[in-house]
Amino acid sequence: TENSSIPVRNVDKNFTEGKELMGGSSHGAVTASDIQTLAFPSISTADFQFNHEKASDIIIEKVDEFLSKVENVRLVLVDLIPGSHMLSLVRAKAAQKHIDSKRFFTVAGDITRLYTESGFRCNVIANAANWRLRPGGGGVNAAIFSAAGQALEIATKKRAETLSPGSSVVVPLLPNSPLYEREGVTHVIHVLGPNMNPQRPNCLKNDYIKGCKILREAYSSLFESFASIER
Ligand code: AR6
Repeated sequence: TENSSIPVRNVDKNFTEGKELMGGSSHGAVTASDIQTLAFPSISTADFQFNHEKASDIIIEKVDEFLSKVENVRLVLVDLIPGSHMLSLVRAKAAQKHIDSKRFFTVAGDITRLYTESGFRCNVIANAANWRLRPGGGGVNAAIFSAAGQALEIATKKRAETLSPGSSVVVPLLPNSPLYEREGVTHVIHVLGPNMNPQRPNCLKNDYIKGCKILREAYSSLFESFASIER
C-alpha cells in the first residue's frame, strides 16, 4: 500500500508525540518551540530531471549525517505530488537505514501550507531555486515566491543576485509576510541543485559523477544554512 495517499491532514503521530516528549523531558529546558524544523522539497528531481534512485540515496545519506551531528532539529521532506515516487523511495530507504522517525518525516502536501493544511510547524522552508533567484518558472519555486509575496523577491535580492549549483542562501521573512503570519515560516533557504534538463541553464548532460557531487553539496549547504539560523 502507498503511504503517501494518506490525506495531508493526518499528521504523523511521531511529529506531535515528539513535541510532548521533548516538552515533558527531564532535561526541562527543551520545549517543542525550541526544535528548529526545516521542510525541504526534493531538489532537482522534477524540472531538473535528476534520477530519483540516485537522489533518494543522497537525501538519506545527507539527512543521516546531519541528524547525527546536530541536536534539537527536525527535517521534513515534502512533495506536492500525491503518490510521489520520491517520497516512497525515501521512506523505504529511511526505514532500511533506521533513520530516527521522530526527527525525519516525509509529508505529501504543499510546502507553503504545511501548518494550515497538516498541522506541521516548520519554521524554515527550502526552495529548489533557479540560478537567477527569480520568481515564477513553475514548481516549488513559483509556489514559494507567490505564497511569500513580493517582499521575498526584494529580501532575496538584498542577500544575493545569483546562486551557483550546489549552494544556498538564507532569506529572513518579515513578520507581515503571509508565509510568516499564516504558516509560521521565519526563513526561506534558496538552494540550487544540479540540472539534467537540456532546456535549462547549466545542463550536466547526464554526467552523474558531477551531478551527484553537486547534489551532495546542495544538501550540505542547505543543512548548514539551516543550522546557522539564529533563533
Ligand atoms: N510543495 C511541495 N513540493 C513541491 C511543490 C509544492 N508547492 N511544487 C513542486 N514540488 P521542482 P527542480 C516538488 O521542479 O527539479 C523551477 O522552475 C516537486 O514535485 O520545483 O529542482 C526553478 O525555477 C519535486 O519533488 O525543482 C528551477 O528553474 C520538487 O518539489 C527549476 O524548477 C522539486 O521540483 C528547479 O527544478
